[in-house]
Amino acid sequence: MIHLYQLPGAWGVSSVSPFCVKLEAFLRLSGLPFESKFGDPRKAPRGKVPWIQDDGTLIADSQRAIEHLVAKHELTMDARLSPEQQTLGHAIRRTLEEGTYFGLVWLRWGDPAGWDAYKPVFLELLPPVVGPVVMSVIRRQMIGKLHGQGMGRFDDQEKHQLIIKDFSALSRVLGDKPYLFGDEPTSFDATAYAFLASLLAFPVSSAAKSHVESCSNLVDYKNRFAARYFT
Ligand SMILES: N[C@@H](CCC(=O)N[C@@H](CS)C(=O)NCC(=O)O)C(=O)O
Repeated sequence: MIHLYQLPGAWGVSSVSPFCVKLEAFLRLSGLPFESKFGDPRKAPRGKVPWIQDDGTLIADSQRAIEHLVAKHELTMDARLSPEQQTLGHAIRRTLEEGTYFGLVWLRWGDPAGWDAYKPVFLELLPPVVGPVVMSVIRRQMIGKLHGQGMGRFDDQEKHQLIIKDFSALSRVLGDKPYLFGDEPTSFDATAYAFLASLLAFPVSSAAKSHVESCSNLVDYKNRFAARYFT
């Protein structure tokens, strides 16, 4: 049995972490049986969620877990893709995970309105007295990480523009296809779904969110994936 360790969900999405949503989306897409469990990043094999335990083997990192599952269970959802499609999928995935992600982190941890909405989700996981103190320490660390990564150095309008450009590119790649590479989903759709669902579900208005809401192909795609795999 595969155990998926992840952060809990909120606002109708399976986890507050897009990487956890990605891995759960992939597992659902694969049809492999799995059990979802709470994963505390402090206890994670590499200090981050998600991770899986597959017949006793621990695998940290959503992508490493996917590669392990594909190899072990001989999953073929990406087998039909051409080398060019594989390369484009890789570029889309890395853009969302290594670029857009930090925009989403800022929307939740940095932006004051986002923080007001995000903080309560984490406070529920912590003891009442120490919770607010712990959260303000973690917030300071996250803002420091955003500065270190670079996203935190842009002004707010620039940050929104970066997020908007990433999702505009995704919208153009998707076009009018049901999934990124045709009529059936591949592993790359798990990432695209996760980041779209994470942005669209977060209950705070923003220029970035309004832009994505105006891309009807992205909204339909997110809803299509959710209806097929998360209901
Ligand atoms: N490359 C990792 C990224 C995972 C990641 O960044 N997880 C965040 C939550 S969204 C985390 O655990 N952060 C805790 C920390 O950095 O201390 C993956 O694909 O799993």
